[in-house]
Amino acid sequence: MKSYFNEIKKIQYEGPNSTNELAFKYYDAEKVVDGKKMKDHFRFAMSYWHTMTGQGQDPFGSSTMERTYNGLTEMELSEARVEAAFELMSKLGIEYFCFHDLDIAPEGNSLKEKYANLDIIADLIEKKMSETGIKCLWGTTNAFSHPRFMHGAATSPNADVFAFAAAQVKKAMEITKRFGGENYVFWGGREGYETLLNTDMSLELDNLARFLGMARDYAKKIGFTGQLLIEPKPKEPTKHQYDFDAATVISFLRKYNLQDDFKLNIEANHATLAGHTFQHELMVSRINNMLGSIDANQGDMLLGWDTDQFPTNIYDTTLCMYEVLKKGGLKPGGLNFDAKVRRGSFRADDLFIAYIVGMDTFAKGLLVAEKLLKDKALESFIEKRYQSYKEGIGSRIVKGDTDFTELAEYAMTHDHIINSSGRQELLEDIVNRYIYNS
Ligand code: XLS
Ligand code: NI
Ligand code: NI
Repeated sequence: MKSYFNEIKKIQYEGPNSTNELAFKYYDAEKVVDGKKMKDHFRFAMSYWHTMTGQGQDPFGSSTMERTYNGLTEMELSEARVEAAFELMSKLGIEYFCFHDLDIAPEGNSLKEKYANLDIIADLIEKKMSETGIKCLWGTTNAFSHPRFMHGAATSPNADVFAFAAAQVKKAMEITKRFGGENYVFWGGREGYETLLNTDMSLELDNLARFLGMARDYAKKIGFTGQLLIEPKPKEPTKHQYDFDAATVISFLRKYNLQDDFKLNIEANHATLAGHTFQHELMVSRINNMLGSIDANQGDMLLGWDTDQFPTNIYDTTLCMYEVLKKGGLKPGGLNFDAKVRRGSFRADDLFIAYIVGMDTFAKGLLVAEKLLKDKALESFIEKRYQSYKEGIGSRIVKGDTDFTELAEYAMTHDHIINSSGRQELLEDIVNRYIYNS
């Protein structure tokens, strides 16, 4: 069989002291942490679009990536990419992939042709899945790249576009079901606006809800039992995306009574674009029982767009895994590397190194988070901090056992308030200490 990454062997775990750039230093797939194998904590996935389809283009320049499958015709290229994708995942020990319909097969000249192309490639993917045991974490639809989606898909003012997007989701969901996909993602794409001067926001939001409701109904109809997910993002490509952040999406879902059918796919770079930390978005989702899955990457704090870099920041991965452990695991979600190598990192081994550093950074984060939680290093402080709600007037507030009249009487005799220190620097020191020592 043809190899697309000839020089690269299966990546092994060599431990923290290894200097081999093509080895894991912390990610030890079979190692048991908190009663579960590392690989089952993460359920790492390869993003098909960044890894296979993206070629280093940016608004100022064309492809840069050196790949052995460059230069083929459209359909040949799609086929070669399937082979290459499964070789890459097998060599990295990544057990899941995520895909858009458009990543795997060419658009064609009509919807009919698009469907036919998808069927050919889906057959091939299915074959590779059964050969390798690699699974599908989620599928999704690209309803944003083609010019027809210039004004949005489900929120387009043009009903024909709404219908086309529906046809696309229908097919992509059928394929995801065929693959045994464990989730299906809706990222807004161009569901937002460029100017309110031409926008009926109320109708657009109602239509988005109608679209999602129909998608849910179709999933039921075909027996697709995967979790449906919405991926919040505040901006890019539109000035304002309706799925702005976790809180916005949760309130949208509740308004349209869709909250029991969808959960959230939280992406690190989208969180920071919304002016939040990754941990904030994860926590908002978790406490609302809406955390479904994660798009792992990181942004550049000096750049205002989705740079989709591989995650290398241990502090962020620690706090991410802290939330994941508090939730009790991600399943059926997982950790999809929605990340790409920089345009200048054009060699094939750069791609492997990027995944290795991402997986290692998460592995280290898991070890730190597990220890923090086991020792209640932060939890016991937080517990004490809210002690006043466990007794006396505080416990009556929590139980709903009091009112403003009684509270005012109470305050009258307790108006010399004594506060405790928030100890932020101490807690930051504790987190650092756990990072040094885990
Ligand atoms: C774009 C999104 C996209 C989704 C899938 O910013 O992150 O890649 O994850 O459509
Ligand atoms: Ni994403
Ligand atoms: Ni993104």
